[in-house]
Amino acid sequence: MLAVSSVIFSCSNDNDKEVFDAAQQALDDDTTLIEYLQTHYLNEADGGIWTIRNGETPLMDQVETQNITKDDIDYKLYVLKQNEGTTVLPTRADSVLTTYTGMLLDSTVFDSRLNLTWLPLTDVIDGWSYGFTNFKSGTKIINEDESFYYENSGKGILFIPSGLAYGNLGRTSIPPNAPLIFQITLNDVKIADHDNDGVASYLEVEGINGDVRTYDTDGDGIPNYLDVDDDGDGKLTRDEDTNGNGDWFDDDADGDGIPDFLDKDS
Ligand SMILES: [Ca+2]
Ligand SMILES: [Ca+2]
Ligand SMILES: [Ca+2]
Ligand SMILES: [Ca+2]
Repeated sequence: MLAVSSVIFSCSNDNDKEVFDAAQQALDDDTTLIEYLQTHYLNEADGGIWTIRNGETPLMDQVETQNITKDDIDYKLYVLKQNEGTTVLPTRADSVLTTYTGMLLDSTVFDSRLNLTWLPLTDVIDGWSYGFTNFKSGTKIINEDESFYYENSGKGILFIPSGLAYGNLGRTSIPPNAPLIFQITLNDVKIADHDNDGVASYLEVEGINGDVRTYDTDGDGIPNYLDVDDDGDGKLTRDEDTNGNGDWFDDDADGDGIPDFLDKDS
């Protein structure tokens, strides 16, 4: 009888399904994050985030706001800099050597990596790829036995709306529409050249703040940073540095202002 009942009652009515409103969720997340930042503080002694009890300085007074537009929706990423770092500022196309801990607003830790780990910013959530560009790497100190460590690394906390994280799908151990907190360090930066064509990935964009993942000169579905022949002229990009000076932007055989490696007819 139970089985029959459950079959009957599991019939769903399609009209009950709401269409997900990403713009509204972005507003809701911002309200949630601001409330969190106003009611919590960073305890320098233990590095933890705690609820304000005795007039401690709220996180809201310490964070910087980064405005990010994605799919025509405006987001606010909140960044707390504990240490700005000293050496190399990464772009969203580079790889970072990091340690991190990720948690939900209720302090549930869903992921933590305390060993140094290389991660390509092209392959991570937007909250990360934008967030890391607020920090610089540290200084690598190499011991006599060739072991090494980093000093004065970038260190901080990212407060990320769900739309710049795992959105309304969530993932294992992250519920749908969950804003996330990441405590991060930035120790080293690798200027990436994903397709090994000689042109650094961060230069394979349109405009200064372009997104490497969407810039596709020849429109073959492979973005330039992964395409070994960016203009689709049959000549590898690597072979289009005609004067061989290591700069692909100053070779322009037909003088039309478009460098050879992006110019299909030269
Ligand atoms: Ca490249
Ligand atoms: Ca392409
Ligand atoms: Ca080419
Ligand atoms: Ca040209």
